[in-house]
Amino acid sequence: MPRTLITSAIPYINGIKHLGNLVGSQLPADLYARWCRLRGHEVLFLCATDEHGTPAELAAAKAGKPVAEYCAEMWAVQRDLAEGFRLSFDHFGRSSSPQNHRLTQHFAGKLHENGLIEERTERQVYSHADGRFLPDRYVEGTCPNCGYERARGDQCENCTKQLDPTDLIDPRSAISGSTDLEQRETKHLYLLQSKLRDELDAWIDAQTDWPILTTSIAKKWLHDGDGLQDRGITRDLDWGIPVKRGTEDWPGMEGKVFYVWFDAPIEYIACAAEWVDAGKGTDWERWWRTDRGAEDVRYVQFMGKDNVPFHTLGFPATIIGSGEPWKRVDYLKAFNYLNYDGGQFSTSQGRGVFMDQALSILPADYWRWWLLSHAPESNDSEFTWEDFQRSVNKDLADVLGNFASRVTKFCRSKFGEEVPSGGAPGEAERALAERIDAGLARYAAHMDAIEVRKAAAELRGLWVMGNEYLQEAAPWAVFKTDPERAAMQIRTALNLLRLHAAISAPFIPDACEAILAALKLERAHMPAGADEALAALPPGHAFAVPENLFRKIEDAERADWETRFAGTRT
Ligand code: B3M
Ligand code: ZN
Repeated sequence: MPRTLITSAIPYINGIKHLGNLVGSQLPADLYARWCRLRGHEVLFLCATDEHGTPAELAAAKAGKPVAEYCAEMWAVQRDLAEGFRLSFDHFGRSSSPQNHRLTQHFAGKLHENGLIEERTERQVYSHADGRFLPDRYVEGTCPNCGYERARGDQCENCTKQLDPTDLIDPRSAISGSTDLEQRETKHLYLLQSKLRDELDAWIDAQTDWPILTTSIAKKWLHDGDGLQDRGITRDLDWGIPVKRGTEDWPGMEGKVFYVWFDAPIEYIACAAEWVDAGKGTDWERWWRTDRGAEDVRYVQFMGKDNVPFHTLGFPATIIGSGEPWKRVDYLKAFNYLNYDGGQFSTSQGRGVFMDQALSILPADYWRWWLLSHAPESNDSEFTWEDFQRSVNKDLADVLGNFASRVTKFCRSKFGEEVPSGGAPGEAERALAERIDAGLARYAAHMDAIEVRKAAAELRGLWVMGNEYLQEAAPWAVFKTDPERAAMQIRTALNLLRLHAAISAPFIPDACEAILAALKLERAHMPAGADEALAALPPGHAFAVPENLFRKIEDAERADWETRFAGTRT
């Protein structure tokens, strides 16, 4: 049985994520996890909250709560929203877990033993107005690379260049806006990534099947300018993982914590340990240590493009540098950005639709379908209410929903609530089976390749085949002269509906569950082909007409939402 380890970039703890965040990592990761399970893989699908760093500290201060308490609360909020969107994590962990503390300190110790850590005294930005050192991302200014005026001191979100705060032109405090900044001396640990450059370079070169979006970003940071820079992995903050080497104190590093981007990817591993400690699994090392069975595992990561440098260079440097046999990523799927109605989604500005708001107006499947079928893969894509309405009404209500309702209602009225027997399939059914086989093969190929939009288009094509078949076969007309044949046609259509429920579940799990419940089935497997699929429900099998699977979005509602979500969230 193939084994697949899947991780989604772990969302920052501060605040509820917007739909752009969701479609850039957690949602497509869920799609793929569900697909792999459907294909019979053994899957471990992990996500967590990313809890350290200044954003968490500031958000807690704003909420008037101790940071640990704030994080515990927000973790529960994010877990509930993930459940609301039916994200099927095997475990939703926390980067602040004891498991991650231990493992992060362990990696630091190994890197130190291997001569890959250096102490450096450096000058860091201190803000008089704020009374504290400013972490990189809390220094804002103009990007020296592209001229973007709101670049952060760790990275420019416009051109993705990794930066140091001192690189910025006209720096200011992002907390207070103050330009009364000073450089002060402080001691930090540096990970000597530059010593691992050749190994990283060779490893990236070997990833010939990775998307260009991924490898080009990695290559750029390996070769542009001075090449791969050594990275500071500690910070002058209170909240975080205390700097230790293994279980020992680190002289001179008292009161400092690891940089959030050092410990966050290590949480991918720690999360598996949390999964076991929570009693949900056994033997996490079987997924993560190549000396304990993980060489058979295929490991796939999902993330937005701004996270790619940390996953192609930073985290692999930690793993390689440890000298231990940890699993490395086999395939990295990165996404562009989803925009919102003529601008950007923005957490800081509260612009767009956030996960809690989305679920308060429509069930998860509506959002999952739109987001996945418009995933920003080759380009950025844009959410508009008009397109959302059109896509929901057409694809979900008119195509799939309508097919389900037509076939079950017609059968009930003419043959009762059981799959009718009727005669043997004819020419039209053979042609349908051929079309299904071809469509299924294309769908499976796109899903295997994690081509999300293409897979959605093929799936929709398979739904359309249902309505087209009914239209052509016209059982309501045939019934008048040849009820046996009409019965066979309806049996075929009911089986096609069952097939839809089986293969659409990665996209719209709730609707598929409702169809299966109506068909009185507990589950439906991925069929080997159309012949098997169209004969799955035997004559006499009882069913019920499903409740209206999808409702249409009215123009008035759309207009209302458009205005409601036009401004910024307060
Ligand atoms: N929390 C950034 C983000 O949510 C960061 C990802 C960490 S993945 C190890 O986009
Ligand atoms: Zn830039």
